[in-house]
Amino acid sequence: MRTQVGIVGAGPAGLLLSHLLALRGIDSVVVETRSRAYCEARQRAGVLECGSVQVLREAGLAARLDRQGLEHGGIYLQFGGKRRHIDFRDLTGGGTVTVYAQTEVVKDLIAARVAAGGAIEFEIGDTEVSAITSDRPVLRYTSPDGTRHEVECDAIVGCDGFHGICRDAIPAGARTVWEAGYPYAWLGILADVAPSTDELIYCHHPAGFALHSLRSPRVSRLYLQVAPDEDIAKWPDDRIWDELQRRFALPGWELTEGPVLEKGITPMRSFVSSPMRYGRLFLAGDAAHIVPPTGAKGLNLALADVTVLAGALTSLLAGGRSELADAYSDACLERVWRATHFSWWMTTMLHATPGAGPMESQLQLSQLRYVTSSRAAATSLAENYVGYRPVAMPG
Ligand code: RFL
Ligand code: PHB
Repeated sequence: MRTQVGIVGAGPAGLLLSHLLALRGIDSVVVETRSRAYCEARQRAGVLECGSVQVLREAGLAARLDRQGLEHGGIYLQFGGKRRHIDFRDLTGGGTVTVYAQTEVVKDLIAARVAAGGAIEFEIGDTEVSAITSDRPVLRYTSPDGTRHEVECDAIVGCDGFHGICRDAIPAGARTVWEAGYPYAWLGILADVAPSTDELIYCHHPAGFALHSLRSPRVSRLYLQVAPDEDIAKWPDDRIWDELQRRFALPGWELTEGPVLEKGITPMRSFVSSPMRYGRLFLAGDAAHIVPPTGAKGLNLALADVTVLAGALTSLLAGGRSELADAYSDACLERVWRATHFSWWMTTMLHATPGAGPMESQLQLSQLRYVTSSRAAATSLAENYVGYRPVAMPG
């Protein structure tokens, strides 16, 4: 078998890349270990930056997003018994984010690839990449019927997430990794109840962080900070709602409870692997970098990487020019590091560090008061949240 671009992983990064390449006349094959149903149901992110929405719209992928996505012009920060609004539109000259679940982005992308006759193989096994420093890298995998395939490519892209195999195909001596863990995790629930808020609430509380997000006008998504090794079996639905009630409590406001449709625990880490390209192997999305979810950046970074990469690969494979491919890693890592800092900053400002003592919480509260009272500080949060675009500085 032969294709121009072999793509490992049918998450948002791999799927959008294959679509953007097809629009530019470049063919690709996407291989994925999980089933289509699993990929479409995996509960993850919920917030799209305006730049991500624009990319999906320009690629003709936003019909449902434009109907069902909920545009939000700000967030609430709750701390010290008060809830303060950060107005993104006012602070950033009209900037917004759109609440539209990653599950829906993935469904839209798979439907578009299937409708266009794009090659996606689900439930494959034993993925291997080789000859990545040659002009003909090879992708091997086994399809569900047991057939072993060998695909000769012009380039291979690892969109296989944090636990994928592509990153490790780059020799250890040729890459640098930065990693930081956090002494907490998120317990997330999907609840069959209308959200009790019009915009997301990020809540600092001595007992730990809580987040009220949503999936639609009828479905809520809520998170609680828990211990990193927390056992989900110890969190029956009543205990989850009691803890959410305690952390979000505010006079005159009510958190409405409803049936829990799904629950799970997510560990948190910051991770960057550089470079994002080695020979003809490129990495994109979570395969190259992970941020804690507090800044809502992971999905947006994945979509941004492949938007840059689609142009670079087109220039390389259809135009015979390597400048953009050579610039890919540095161009993406600049945005990745900004988001890595922002996510770390949001995370450490809002979570209670076990054993940290009262000094830390006073510093957090001071920072939260500053961010909600200084226009300069609020603008910094707002422009990072809606999607930071560097401007050319004089000199
Ligand atoms: P994915 O989505 O992990 O997809 C990788 C795919 O590769 C497959 N795979 C393989 N396929 C073939 N061969 C192999 N050897 C393979 N190994 C793995 C996997 O099965 C999978 O289908 O990576 P991608 O495409 O880079 O997308 C990244 C995003 O999924 C991720 O960054 C976000 O979900 C992070 N995130 C959030 N991001 C945001 O921008 N906004 C948010 O509000 C937000 N909230 C979140 C989040 C992530 C969370 N969790 C669960 C980690 C909230 C949570 C709780
Ligand atoms: C979500 O809706 O899942 C969500 C929203 C904002 C975050 C993280 C997750 O910062």
